[in-house]
Amino acid sequence: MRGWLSRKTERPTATDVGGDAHLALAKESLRDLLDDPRVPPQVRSHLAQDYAAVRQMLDKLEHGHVHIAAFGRVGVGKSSLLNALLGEPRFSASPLHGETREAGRAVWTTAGDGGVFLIDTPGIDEIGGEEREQAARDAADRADLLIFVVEGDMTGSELDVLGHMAGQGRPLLLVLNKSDRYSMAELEQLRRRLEERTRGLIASENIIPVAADPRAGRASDVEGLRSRLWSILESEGKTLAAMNASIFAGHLSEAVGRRVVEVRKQVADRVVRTYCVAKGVAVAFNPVPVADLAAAALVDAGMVVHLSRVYGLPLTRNEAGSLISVILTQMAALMGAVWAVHLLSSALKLGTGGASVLLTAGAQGAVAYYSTYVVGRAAERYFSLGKSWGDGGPRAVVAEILESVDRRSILKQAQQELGERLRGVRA
Ligand SMILES: Nc1nc2c(ncn2[C@@H]2O[C@H](COP(=O)(O)OP(=O)(O)OP(=O)(O)O)[C@@H](O)[C@H]2O)c(=O)[nH]1
Ligand SMILES: [Mg+2]
Repeated sequence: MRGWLSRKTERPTATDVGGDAHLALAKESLRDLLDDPRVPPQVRSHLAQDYAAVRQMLDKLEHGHVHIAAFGRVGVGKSSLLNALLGEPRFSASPLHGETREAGRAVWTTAGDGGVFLIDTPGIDEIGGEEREQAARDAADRADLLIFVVEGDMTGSELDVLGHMAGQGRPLLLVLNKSDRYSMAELEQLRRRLEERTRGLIASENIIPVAADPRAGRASDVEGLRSRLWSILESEGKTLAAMNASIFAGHLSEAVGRRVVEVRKQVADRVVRTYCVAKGVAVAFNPVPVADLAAAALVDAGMVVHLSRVYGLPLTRNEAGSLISVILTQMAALMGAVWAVHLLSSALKLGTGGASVLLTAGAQGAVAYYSTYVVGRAAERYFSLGKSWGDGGPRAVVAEILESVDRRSILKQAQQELGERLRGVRA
């Protein structure tokens, strides 16, 4: 027998090769996720948990482990069921609802050579148990084979959860526990009812009645489930883990991708703001003639280099300088060559919110702040499009930014922020 459980394979068959190819592919995609050099360190630290999850998954694959998780409503007998499979009380079971509080696992020694794990999860409908429910879902998401446990006809919310699980492409068994509470006739009826409700979601041979911990001193009966699990493991063990890893990697890289975008945006916004203030303060202390503001903006190269790293598309200082000239040229074209003078006069009209001695310096600083802000926003856009200005070119991007930022409120914000710092320094 080509046994994955017994690992007595003499020469690989077509299925085994398929399994290995799957496995290699899954490992590769997880490793790619982990090693992607485009993800900057700040983003990595924000996503530490997701990365830890991928590492665990890769570890599991490398060891050839298969995870089987029991999942279901509180008190249906998930822990009792796994204990019955294990042949010993490894998980705590109790008539009190909500006994299992976090996911736990145990090696199923009678199956295979130590690579099969049974995962117990908390009940999913405990009132106020959102955290436990999340823990259950996380565990189920990482499992290769799911056992959905019920103790009678299914409720609407059980069906919803089952539907969600069934849509994920992993093998799913529906186990009707506590069968000792029903007569043969009732059991047959219940089975038909479950078949009807889950038609299209679960094959009828995967609906299995058991009695994990029957009353009145009777012995547990989980043989039907045990033999079904063994036959799935034997025929598909290797592919199961690989397939699930691929699904997992796919979901995760999407999630990582989305979060990378979010986190980058946050980090980039902070970077721009920090440089705006730094630049504004520097100019306020060392006022330059307004005509030189554009030249002084070359100092913004530091910001652009920093931003380019946040987006994982590093630029040299020279390249950053050219990017800034492109932006400033568009700004001048759109606002008029004397844009800095216009801005300065608007800043002066705003006043400095009380620090009248600092009027001119503060206003110049605010103009510097504003120009750095626009340069930063435009550079962010350029990087977020993967070092491109998009179809409309730099003109369209800069025009949109100039339109979308409220000049007056940025100048005001600049004066406030700079005012605080200048007062702090001079007091
Ligand atoms: N009659 C009967 N009772 C059972 C059976 N299996 C489990 N029980 C009982 O059901 C109760 C709950 O069992 P658990 O295994 O703790 O249930 P659980 O799903 O793990 O519960 P939570 O961890 O709280 O979500 C216990 O009192 C068990 O003895 C069974 O086959 N028949
Ligand atoms: Mg439990």
